[in-house]
Amino acid sequence: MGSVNTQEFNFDGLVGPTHNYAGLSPGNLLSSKHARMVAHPKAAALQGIAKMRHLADLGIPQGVLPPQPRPALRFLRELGFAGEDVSLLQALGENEPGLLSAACSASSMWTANAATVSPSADTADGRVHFTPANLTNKFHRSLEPQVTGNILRGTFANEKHFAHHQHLPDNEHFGDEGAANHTRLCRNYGQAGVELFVYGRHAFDTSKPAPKKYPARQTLEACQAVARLHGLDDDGVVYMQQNPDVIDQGVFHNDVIAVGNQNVLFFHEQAFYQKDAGFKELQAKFGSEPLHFIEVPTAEVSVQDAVKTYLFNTQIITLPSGDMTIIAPTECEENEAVKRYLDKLVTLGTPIKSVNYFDVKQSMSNGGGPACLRLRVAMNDQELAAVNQNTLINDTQFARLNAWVDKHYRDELGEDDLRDPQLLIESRTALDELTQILKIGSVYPFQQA
Ligand code: SUG
Repeated sequence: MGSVNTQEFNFDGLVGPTHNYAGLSPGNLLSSKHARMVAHPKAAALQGIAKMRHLADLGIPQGVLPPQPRPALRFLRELGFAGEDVSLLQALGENEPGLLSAACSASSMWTANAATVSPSADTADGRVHFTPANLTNKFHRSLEPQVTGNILRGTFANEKHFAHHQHLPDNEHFGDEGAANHTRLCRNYGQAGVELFVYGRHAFDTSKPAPKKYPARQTLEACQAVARLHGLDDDGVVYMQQNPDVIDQGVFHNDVIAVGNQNVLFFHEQAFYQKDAGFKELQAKFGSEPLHFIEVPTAEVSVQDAVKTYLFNTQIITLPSGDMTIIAPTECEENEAVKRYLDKLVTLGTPIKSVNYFDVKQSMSNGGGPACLRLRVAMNDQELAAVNQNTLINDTQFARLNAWVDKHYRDELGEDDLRDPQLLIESRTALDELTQILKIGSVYPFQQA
């Protein structure tokens, strides 16, 4: 039994100074659609910080995780590129622009993919467990896990309360995309819950169904490995397969088609393969109190509209009053069918009573909605006291972060700007200063050199 004073924090990823649109994620339709558009890094970062601030104002505890250092020079050097930083980047821009844009991606902003987190109430040793996601399916994202591990260790820096695992072996058989495919259902955050792991394919048994057109980024075997590492009880774990047909329609993570909070699972009719058996197991493991399975029928919202608007990449948040609210991107408000559904949802008698719309368009254009931007960490008071307090959002940190973005970020960033060596200098200066604002230590390789 956990402490009663347990709250769920959202740790949002701060958008990095090299935010750009490179079309790096086939299968993620919004990323492909916006490839090579001019991006607005300053607006992107400010939109993210504004969302964090609003949640904090609603009484929802909020933290922040810093971005990764980009361009990722360390990886470029591992690939054999040599010479001074400046000439290396210029040559790469001329000869290998695709590789340069991958090395510049600000994709670590989507912290739902940073790691899988199991709160202490669920784990055998009573610690909060973190496994950074290896993100093997996309080259630009596979550059993240090591520094993610450093950042998580610098944020949750206490071995008594927090256990940090190495990311799973870098291989497609164990492709892991973190919390984007993981939902924890519980009566309240401090009690043992049921952790729902959703996978896209079986790595070893290829006779099982799998998508045909787009990649399934998460394997069952990766989910099982994370559950093992975290010391989860079989009675508190359910594995379900994502419907391969929706992966082929652009649902590259489960959090693009389903989202849960406490006793609510909100999902599209087509989200899961063999859902009846899965839901039965979920309910049985959850206990006698009935779960709210809120299923959105295709007749009311098509899969296409769900992917376009990110209806399910919303955050379902429990407010201090006990009511739940949905944090939705403004794209949901602008789509007739989705808006109609959300207007109806709040009258259905489920725990969800209201909707808050947020403009996160800069992130959305790369296929990242409100829920992609956050990593959930449920913590009791002792654990909270052990967290690096400078990573928590309050008035002071909010003002500091805004001023930091204003000082360091560019208004616009296009493909050609990525080869500008000044961008590397700006980015390092900014991140170095950020590590001081967050007092997180030298988490970046360029600080360790
Ligand atoms: O991995 N987009 C990210 C979006 C991640 C969304 N996360 C969740 N659903 N939890 C991805 O596909 C696009 C980068 C580019 O094209 O420039 C990108 O990496």
